[in-house]
Amino acid sequence: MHKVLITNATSLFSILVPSFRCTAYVGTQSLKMKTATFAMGCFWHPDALFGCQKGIYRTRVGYTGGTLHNPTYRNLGDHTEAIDIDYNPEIVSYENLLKLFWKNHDPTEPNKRQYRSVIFYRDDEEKGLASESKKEMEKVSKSPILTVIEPFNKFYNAEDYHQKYYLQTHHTKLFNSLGIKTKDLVDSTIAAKLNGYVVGENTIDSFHSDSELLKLSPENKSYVEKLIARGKQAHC
Ligand code: MHO
Repeated sequence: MHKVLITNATSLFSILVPSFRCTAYVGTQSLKMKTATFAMGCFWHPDALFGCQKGIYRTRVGYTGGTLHNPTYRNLGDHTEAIDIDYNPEIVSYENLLKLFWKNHDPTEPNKRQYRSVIFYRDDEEKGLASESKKEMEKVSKSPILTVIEPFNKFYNAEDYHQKYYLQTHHTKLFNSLGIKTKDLVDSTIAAKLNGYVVGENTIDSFHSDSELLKLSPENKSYVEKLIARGKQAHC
């Protein structure tokens, strides 16, 4: 379950302005969160990439963009692997998320439907920013940009074993020490962050300045520091 309180006023606000999902209370601070959705090939790497950025609270990998009801990894139908990102727009802007999107996959590579490059917009503002960023890419790219910009529809979470894949599959001791159940990985901020840091997706300075990570044991902290020092390690 999301550790989120939703007031009646906020619920109404969410209905009127659908891209603002909820208000989350972290300590005494209330945060307006938004959700962004991208597809950029295999979803394991974007989960790690976005999960450890400042201002991002949760990520989920899943399937979207198609019509099949309840897709699964083995029966994807016409859906595409995608990432859903819950973020605080006062800390990280949609423009910044778009920069990470473009920088971290090859939008010129022809791919089957499972691995399309897509920006799923939730409102006109996102649609406009996405189109502008695509035009900028087209100015500098030698090959055609194959990225499509589509309205967001329904996001189906992928199976638990795909969530925070690097953390739960390759860093089992660290993962087990957190006491987080696999089914709760989609709601865990600390798992989202660690899943990125264990594959070197952010810097040691960012790791040290993140208050969420202060609760790590000294042993876990030094384990992750060594992994960050190795640099980017994510493979799909
Ligand atoms: N090369 C990986 C892709 C996984 S992905 C989540 C595999 O074949 O298992 O699409």
